[in-house]
Amino acid sequence: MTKSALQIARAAYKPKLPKALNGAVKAVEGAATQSVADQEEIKKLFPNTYGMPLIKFEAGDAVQLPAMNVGVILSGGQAPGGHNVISGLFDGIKSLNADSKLYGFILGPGGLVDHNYMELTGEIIDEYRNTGGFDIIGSGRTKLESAEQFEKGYEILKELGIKALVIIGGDDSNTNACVLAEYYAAKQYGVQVIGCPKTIDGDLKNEMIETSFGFDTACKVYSEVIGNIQRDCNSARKYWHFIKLMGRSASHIALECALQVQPNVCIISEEVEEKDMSLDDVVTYIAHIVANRAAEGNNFGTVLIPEGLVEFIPAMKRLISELNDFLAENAEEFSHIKKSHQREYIISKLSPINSSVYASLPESVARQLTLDRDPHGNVQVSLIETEKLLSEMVATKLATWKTEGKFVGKFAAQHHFFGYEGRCAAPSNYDADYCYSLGFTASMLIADGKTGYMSSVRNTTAPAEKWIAGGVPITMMMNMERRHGEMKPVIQKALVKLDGAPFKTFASKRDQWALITDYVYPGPIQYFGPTEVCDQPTKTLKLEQGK
Ligand code: FBP
Repeated sequence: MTKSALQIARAAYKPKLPKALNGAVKAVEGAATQSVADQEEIKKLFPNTYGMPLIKFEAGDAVQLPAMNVGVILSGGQAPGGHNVISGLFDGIKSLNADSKLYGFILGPGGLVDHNYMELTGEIIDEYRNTGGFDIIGSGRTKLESAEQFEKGYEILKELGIKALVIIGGDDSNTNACVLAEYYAAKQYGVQVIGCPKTIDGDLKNEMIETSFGFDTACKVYSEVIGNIQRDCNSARKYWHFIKLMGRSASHIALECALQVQPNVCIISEEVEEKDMSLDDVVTYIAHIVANRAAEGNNFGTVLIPEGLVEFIPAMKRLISELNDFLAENAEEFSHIKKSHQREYIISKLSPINSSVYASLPESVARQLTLDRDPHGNVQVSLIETEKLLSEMVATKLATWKTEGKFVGKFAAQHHFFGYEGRCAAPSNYDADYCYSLGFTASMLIADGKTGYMSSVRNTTAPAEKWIAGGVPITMMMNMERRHGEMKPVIQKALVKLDGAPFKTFASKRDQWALITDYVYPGPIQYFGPTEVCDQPTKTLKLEQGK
């Protein structure tokens, strides 16, 4: 395999660990926990894994442990640092007993069900330390939910003598991890299940999980490129760049990038919903900023758009919710409708209010809303071209304003969608350290016999030696939500809090950034050099922690 100079140098990087994990540890139990909502229902559904205490690791006495076999799965979208979670897990189980073995299931949860696996040896692990991507074993979006799948999984776990399974995934995959942990505990199969918080989206976080891994690196990559675009548009002064950013429902990525680059416009979906804004309100807001800048002779700018925006416009949200239920119930019938008749078919089936919203949408957007859901029942928001929808609608509005003398400039747009570009970047030092620590912590939770826990590493805006490693019962993060037309226990998604410091900071600056060209150009991620350049956490995390 040919390697780049950076890859070779980066392989030698030694990720930092929380101080307690540098030697033998003991697990200190905290108070019993409760789910964030719907306590009675969740308790009933998880009788064996509900209410367990929080765990914190502290320095302890060395103990001799037998060798253990552990399995690992990468689930869902790629996020920078996944390979370091696996190398931390590998080093952790080896530190407990050199004969311990790690097995990787290939291409996500499907690998467990189909018995597709490989042993991850020291040589293989060394090839992937500090690299981006999930290619060591691949990832997939198979949803682990049926008893039949759990049983198939158990067959191979038993055959390989696997004591514990680590599922590295987002909120949906960790929900599945929790359901699996409960199932194996109820059956007394003796297989533990531990989750690790992954997703560039940044929406798997709470009091005990400060951030999901990959968010830091992905935002830094997008901010670099947006910064480059801002320099380009400030040089040519002739384009408005409409930039859609991944993140599924939550706007954390758009908000973090806005804090890093100071764009002219950044839409935050959660605010749009809170203010009950219509699509036209969003378009009018952007058009005003374009017109105000044009009045000063500035016919250029940047607009950041979170990919989940349409789901947060209340009228669209109602429409999508009815569409989700309708398509879940009538998938078979819908699959037989000719493409050219699908639009009319949907219009004829929806309630009058949603039908008229659907009918008012441009053809391409209407079609995108009826495309296949992902296995978790989510609309595939990354397929909706919101950046084009908004810029076309802004152009139409400005053309009207021109005839009324309210717009005096020129408007030409360029479109971008940044998502996949950042998901497999080489992890920043933050993600390299955080991920390695999460994996190492998972090995300690396994050694301590825990199941249904998520690996947790906190206090990460402080130097790594002050980080706190432990575990959080996954049931603690759960509530009941409607999925595929049914109420299900799921981990509560963390959306942008409008009363939180990151949003408030942005809101206090955005009018100034709209009019004055005050762009910041963060430049590429630095892996070597002064700590203030290389080891910065995200602005979101620092603001959330009052730093
Ligand atoms: P996860 O939630 O699985 O981490 O995925 C994140 C994400 O990158 C979203 O931001 C995006 O909407 C989605 O995956 C795209 O999915 P796919 O990789 O299947 O195209």
